[in-house]
Amino acid sequence: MKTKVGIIGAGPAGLMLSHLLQLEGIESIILESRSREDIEGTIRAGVLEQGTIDLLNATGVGERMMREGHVHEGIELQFRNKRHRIDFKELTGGKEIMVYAQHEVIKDLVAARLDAGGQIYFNVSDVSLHQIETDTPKIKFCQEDGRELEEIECDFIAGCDGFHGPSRKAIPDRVKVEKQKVYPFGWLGILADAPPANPELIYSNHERGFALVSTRSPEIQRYYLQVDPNDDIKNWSDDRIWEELHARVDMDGWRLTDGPIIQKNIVSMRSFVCETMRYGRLFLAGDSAHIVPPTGAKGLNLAVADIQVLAKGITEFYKEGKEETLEHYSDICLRRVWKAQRFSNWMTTMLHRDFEHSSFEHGIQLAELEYVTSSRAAMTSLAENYVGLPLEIQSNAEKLQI
Ligand code: RFL
Ligand code: PHB
Repeated sequence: MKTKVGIIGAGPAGLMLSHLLQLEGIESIILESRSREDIEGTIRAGVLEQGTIDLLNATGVGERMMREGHVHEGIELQFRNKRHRIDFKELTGGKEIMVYAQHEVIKDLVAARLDAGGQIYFNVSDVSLHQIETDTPKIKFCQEDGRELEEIECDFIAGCDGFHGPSRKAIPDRVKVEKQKVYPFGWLGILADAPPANPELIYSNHERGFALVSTRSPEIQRYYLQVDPNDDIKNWSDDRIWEELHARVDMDGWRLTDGPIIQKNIVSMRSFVCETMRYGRLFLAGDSAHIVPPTGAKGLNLAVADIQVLAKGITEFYKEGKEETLEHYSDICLRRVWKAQRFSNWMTTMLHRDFEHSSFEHGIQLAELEYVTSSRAAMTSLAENYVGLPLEIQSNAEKLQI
């Protein structure tokens, strides 16, 4: 097989890249190790930044999101039994966020790719990368039911295969540096069959640990509890989950409505950056290159930002014979990645209860919350990061017009 861009992974990054390239008339093939049903049913992110909303709309895949998603103009921070609203729209000159589940974005992108005749191979195995230092890199893989290795020869490989995929591992250790922080927190996430609790998301800092009130639809709600990352979901009966949620978010005169829990799991939290995001003709994008703790709702949005830079670089390569954006791909993306790391780390540290912390450190944490909910400057800083910083797609050289 031959194509221009071989894409490993049909998550938001891989699908969006294939979609943007097709709009420019550039052919690609996506290889995905899981089934279509599996990727379309995996519960993950919920919040889309303004820039992600705009991109989905501008490229013709935003229609269902606009119909079924929920626009939010702010969030609430809760601590010391009080709620404080951060008004994104007013603080950022009109920007908003959209609550629309990641697997719904996946469904919309898969449908758009298949309708446009795009090639996605699901259920593949044994994916490996070869000759990435050359102009003709290759991907080897086994098709579903196939025993023989097949080969795709391409001009570029996009490593969009998430944190555990083979792409990052294909970059030699001597050229990459991996930086990470593992948090002593996990998130127990549930989907509940219940009416919405609140018109906006509530991030609650509580003595017993952090809790987050989010939503999915008028019938389904999404809630999270800070738990020990090594805890087992079997230790959490539905009754225990509700009891803990009530303890951490209920207030005088306001009570979360219970309902049947239809899904529950625990995920651990880390911050991770791989420097470099490019090696030869291999480009990493999304979770394969970086992970953020979910408290800032940035992971999917960062993946989409990487892809816009990569799609621009590849398009310039074919249409104008320019390689500048591709050459600077890693630097351009990492500038945004580190800002998102800073924000996600800050939100996580401010909102979670670290049981190893001294009473002094806890005092500082509460003072941080008092400050961020009382100073317009601090609120604006939170708001502009949450709705998404502007996408800086130019390399330093382009900015200086070299
Ligand atoms: P993905 O989504 O992990 O997709 C990678 C795809 O690659 C496939 N793959 C392979 N395919 C072929 N061969 C192999 N050897 C392969 N190995 C892996 C996988 O099957 C998969 O389909 O990465 P991508 O595209 O970079 O997207 C990143 C996002 O999924 C992730 O950052 C977000 O889910 C993070 N996140 C959030 N991000 C937001 O922007 N807003 C949020 O509100 C938000 N909330 C969250 C989150 C992540 C969470 N969890 C589960 C960690 C909430 C949670 C609880
Ligand atoms: C979600 O709805 O899944 C969600 C919302 C906000 C976050 C993380 C996840 O910060």
